[in-house]
Amino acid sequence: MYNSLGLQDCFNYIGMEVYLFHDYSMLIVLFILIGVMLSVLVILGSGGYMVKGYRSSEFLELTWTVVPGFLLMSLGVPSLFLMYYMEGAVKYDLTVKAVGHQWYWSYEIGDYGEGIEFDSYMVGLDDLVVEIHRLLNVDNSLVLPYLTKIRVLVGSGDVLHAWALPSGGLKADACPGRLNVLSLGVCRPGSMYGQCSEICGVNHSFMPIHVEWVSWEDFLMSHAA
Ligand SMILES: [Cu+2]
Repeated sequence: MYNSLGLQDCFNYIGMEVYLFHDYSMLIVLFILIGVMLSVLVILGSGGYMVKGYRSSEFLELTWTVVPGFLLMSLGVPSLFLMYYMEGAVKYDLTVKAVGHQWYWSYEIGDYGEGIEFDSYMVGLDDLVVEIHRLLNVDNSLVLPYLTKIRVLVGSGDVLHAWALPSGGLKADACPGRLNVLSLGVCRPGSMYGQCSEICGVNHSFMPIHVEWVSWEDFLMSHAA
């Protein structure tokens, strides 16, 4: 149960860094909370006497300007680094295009062979299919090779959607008429699940994302037919 308090176990380097940054910022939040609560307790407990000492104290004014400034910088700098990491590097081995529709995802792997295009619909309760993960199973999952630099272009065919993979530490808005870029490279094989993360209509909850990570050999085999 305590396992589900944190973020999901991640498949990739960026996800692990996001997890570390989350823990680190929670630590700072806790530190601020304890500091504020202690000072409130001290002031209330002293019946207002302590407040007189706070008047026109240059040292105190300097401290409560500089210390929060450093705290904000220590949050802002790593968070900016992470954002640039997610946008990715320049070179890629594979480009995947994920387009959101009401209410399914369509994928294109264009720079490989003749190009692959398919739609990915959720498999529902009434489809007589054994559901392993409720509301997360799709008929055509996105099969990709692990240990590969992959660029994901996220777009939309109608309204705003968002392509999100929590176990990859990734999320990008899918806007009609523009492409957002994500860098996706995973260290181990397995299954990643995600959902549309922008309220897009009545079936918003029923357009899951399923990415299967396989070896290059299996990837080539699965697209050979
Ligand atoms: Cu959507």
